[in-house]
Amino acid sequence: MSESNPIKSAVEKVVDTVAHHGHPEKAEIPGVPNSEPPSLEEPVEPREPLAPKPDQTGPDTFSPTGQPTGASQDAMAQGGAFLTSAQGVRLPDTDHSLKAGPRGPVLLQDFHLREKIMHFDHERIPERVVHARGSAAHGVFRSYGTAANITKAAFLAEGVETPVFVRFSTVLGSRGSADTVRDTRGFATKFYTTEGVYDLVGNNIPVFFIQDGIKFPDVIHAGKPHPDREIPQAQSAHDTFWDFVSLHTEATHHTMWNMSDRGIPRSFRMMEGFGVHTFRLVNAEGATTLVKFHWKPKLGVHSLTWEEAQLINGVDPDYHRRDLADAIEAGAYPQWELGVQTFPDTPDQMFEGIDLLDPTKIVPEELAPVQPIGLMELNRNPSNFFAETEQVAFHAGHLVPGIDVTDDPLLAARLFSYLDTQLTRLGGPNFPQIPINRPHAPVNDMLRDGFHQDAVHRGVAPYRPNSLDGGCPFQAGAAEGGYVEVPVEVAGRKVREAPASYADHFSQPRLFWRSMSPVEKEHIIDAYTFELGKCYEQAVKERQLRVLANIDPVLCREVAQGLGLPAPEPTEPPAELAPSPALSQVGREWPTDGRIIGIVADESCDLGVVGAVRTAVLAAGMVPLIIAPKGGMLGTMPVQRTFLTARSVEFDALLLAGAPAPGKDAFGARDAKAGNLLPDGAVDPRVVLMVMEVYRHAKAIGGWGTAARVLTAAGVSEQAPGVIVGEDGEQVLRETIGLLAAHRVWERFPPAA
Ligand code: HDE
Repeated sequence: MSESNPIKSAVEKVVDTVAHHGHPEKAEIPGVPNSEPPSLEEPVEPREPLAPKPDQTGPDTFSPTGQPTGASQDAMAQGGAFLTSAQGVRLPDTDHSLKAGPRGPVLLQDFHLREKIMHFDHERIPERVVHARGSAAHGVFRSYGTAANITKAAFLAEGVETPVFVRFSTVLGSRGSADTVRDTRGFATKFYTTEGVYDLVGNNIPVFFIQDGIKFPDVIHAGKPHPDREIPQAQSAHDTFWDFVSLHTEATHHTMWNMSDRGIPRSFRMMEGFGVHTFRLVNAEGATTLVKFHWKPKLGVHSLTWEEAQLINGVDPDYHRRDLADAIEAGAYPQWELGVQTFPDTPDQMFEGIDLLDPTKIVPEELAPVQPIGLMELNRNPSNFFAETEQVAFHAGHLVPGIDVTDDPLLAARLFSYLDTQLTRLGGPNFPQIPINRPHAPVNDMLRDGFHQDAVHRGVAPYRPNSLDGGCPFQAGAAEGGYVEVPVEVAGRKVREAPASYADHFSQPRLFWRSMSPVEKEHIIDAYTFELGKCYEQAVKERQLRVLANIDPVLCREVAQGLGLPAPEPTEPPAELAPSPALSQVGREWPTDGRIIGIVADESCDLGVVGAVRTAVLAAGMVPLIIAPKGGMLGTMPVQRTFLTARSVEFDALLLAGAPAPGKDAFGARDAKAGNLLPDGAVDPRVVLMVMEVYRHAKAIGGWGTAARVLTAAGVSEQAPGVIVGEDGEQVLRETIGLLAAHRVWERFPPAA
């Protein structure tokens, strides 16, 4: 593919269409539970169920055999004003069991009691063994057509729009675990193409812990909680994880990414996605190209700080889930550009000395630029978590003509695993018929029966060849759009071995380390020191230090110093690969859509200015949250957070509209954050804490009016980087937004020399 002007104009055209595909109804402040505000008294007048919220939809309405039904999505939701049994029989009472007299025994003939309890008993299904914790959204993918010369996939032709469903996840935690743990994130996309479902089941980290799928149970057993006490939940800071990765050094590269800021994303909307494996694209002429898939977020790649991540785990364990849903509800639709790195399909499947079949290796973007091929926008929230987000079943083997696999031995195991796991998770082989999984292409398979069969097949001959069903269904060759595997040569001795190139475990972790900015390096040192510091066993720590010594002496020395251990010498000479600046998250500017701005105010502030700033925040596509001493209204503005309920980690930037009086609940017995009783005229300690934390986490702070008093109370200088104090609230906001574009005020904390 060349970097010619037609590509640029195709890209611009699609970006433009997507940008103008706004949702008509968007929420000012997202998050209310339903589409109508509730009445104070319990409603008693029978009525139809409420409409869903404007940002929510269910799966598109296709039949179990992939044909559009034309039905409204309402047809899949509950209907009618009255409570019924699952059989549609109206019920007069669901509060009392059927008894022989008010104090008598419950009667077995109570069919409603039995049905209600039976169903409740079976509401849970097994959670995913990995990636159990996730959240998802519907959207659309629009192809630029720039990949049309290397793949015949219909959804990658110019201008084609394909509905998608995307599920983001953590890997290690249970379904109810917290969002902001240090972990890899899943980034799984289901494309409902006209040629059948295509799933791109990727991660936010471009490499993997293992080079061969047979090791997957090992790495996951090591990362999951210890089998005896089942702790710790959703994290790698424990002995079994470090025991494994320090022995199994092919995990070094992925572990390095986890210990970097990539392990604690600010938002799903601000993550890259990677297909990890190399795939083989094939065009209409049969020519093949090897590719690696990348998702590039329009908002840039950003992370939390470690302290923020830890606080959020307690303050708002649903932080990422809420962020995604709120952004979509507020109309700040997240977008990613899909891109490919392309490589000639040579017999050795190497590129610039990098083994393309080794999933622990990247190809630096400086060697093979990521070429954009389409734009994805997520613009609808699911209307039912279980039906959609939980029951969606991705599979690395859901492929369409034009996209084929390579012999990466990690991919091979996945091609088995994703089908197999659904049998237990979704209760049988008919999971493709669950509404969220239904293809948007006609299905005419010869698979029959099984648990939860939703299709009502006709005919008598689900076998081939047949004449009784008129010979139907017929096989489709390439000319009829059939999926024909690329006829690659396969030969070799039967062995349990890896190629020699797979033995290089340290050159790319070193490449990553050397590509980081100084502040990112500090975070990596901190993460290794924290995680190893949580291990009990000295041998595990010492062994991991040996691994670090083979990456970089400074990294090893700094971590060793934190652990109070000597830094070992490397056992291999360091590889001097050129750094890849594209790996660093620091140093560029990005749009600020959907960012959260806290505004601290009370009645003593100029509410006209507060109102104008609040409106300006909304107009800039961000969400303003008013934080006041008590709930209710501040003038005409609703208070979203009080000094009691607010915590700094919820906000990307903080504005101080003056120096509000302390809340009446600012005493330690009521709110521990308030500390001791206040002297007269003091600033509320919870506001002070908020400012201190925002400062510590290198976020922008703006203030006007008497805000300087608050800064003084928090020990923050008006001259400090990223602190803006002025007379004009709207001007302060503009400058604050300017700072937000860089995500954080990086210069606030200079790294060690
Ligand atoms: Fe997965 N993985 N995986 N994985 N994976 C699953 O499938 C597996 C791997 C990824 O939101 C499971 O339906 C094996 C790499 C994502 O529903 C399971 C191996 C990558 C998701 C499974 C891998 C991934 C999964 C669990 C090694 C990035 C969540 C439930 C050979 C390219 C999908 C399920 C969702 C989920 C197996 C390695 C990404 C057990 C055996 C590499 C994003 O089938």
